[in-house]
Amino acid sequence: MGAMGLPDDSGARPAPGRLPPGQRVQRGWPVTHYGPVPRFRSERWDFRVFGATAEGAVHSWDLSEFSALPYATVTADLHCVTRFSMLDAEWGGVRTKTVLEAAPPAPGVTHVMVWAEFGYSTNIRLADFAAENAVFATHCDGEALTAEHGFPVRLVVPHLYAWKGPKWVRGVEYMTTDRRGFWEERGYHNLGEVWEEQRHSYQEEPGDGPQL
Ligand SMILES: Nc1nc2c(c(=O)[nH]1)N[C@H]1C(S)=C(S)[C@@H](COP(=O)(O)O)O[C@H]1N2
Ligand SMILES: [Mo]
Repeated sequence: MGAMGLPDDSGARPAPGRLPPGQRVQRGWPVTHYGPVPRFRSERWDFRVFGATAEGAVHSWDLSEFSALPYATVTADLHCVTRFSMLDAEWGGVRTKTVLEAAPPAPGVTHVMVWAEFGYSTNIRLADFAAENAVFATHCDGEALTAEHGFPVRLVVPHLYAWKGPKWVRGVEYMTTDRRGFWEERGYHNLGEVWEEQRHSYQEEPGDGPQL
């Protein structure tokens, strides 16, 4: 883990029950994503909340406005569906709750689609998105995110597999019905709950997601 979590050479193991089923602790912080790392251009960057907002309007922040929203830190783990986990990272940024308060959803909203650069997307149930420890992170362990890890903003929803936490987030779409995101259309589970080991779409039960 290097700077965070378990020391590299201690041989320490997480306590029983600390790791979700099928996961192992990874040394360091690997970089995993599909496609290239986007170049950040401040003059073009915005964070938009759109779709079924309460007022029907699009809410938009530039990076300085977004960074001026209340800052919170959350200690949480990152679990990749390819089975590596990073424990005890301290994420700093804007809680999803704060975004929901600043840009309230209309009453019928049940799901969100979180959008990132290059059209990466993931769908999340509103209740999962609104989790107390879900955060649009700008920092990890006190340092601004690096480009590879999602600068300027990535989403962390600790109880969902990390594909449901886009790096390079650009917006949130409020939805009144569920729709599959990028990986959810390509074989990953619609819900992605880590402790339930919801890895693959073939594990879905009726009602877990829209027809494939
Ligand atoms: N925009 C975007 N975000 C993404 C991905 C991606 O392909 N594109 N991959 C996800 C997956 S599968 C994982 S495991 C984590 C990896 O984050 P890391 O590279 O900071 O470890 O990013 C997630 N966020
Ligand atoms: Mo992943």
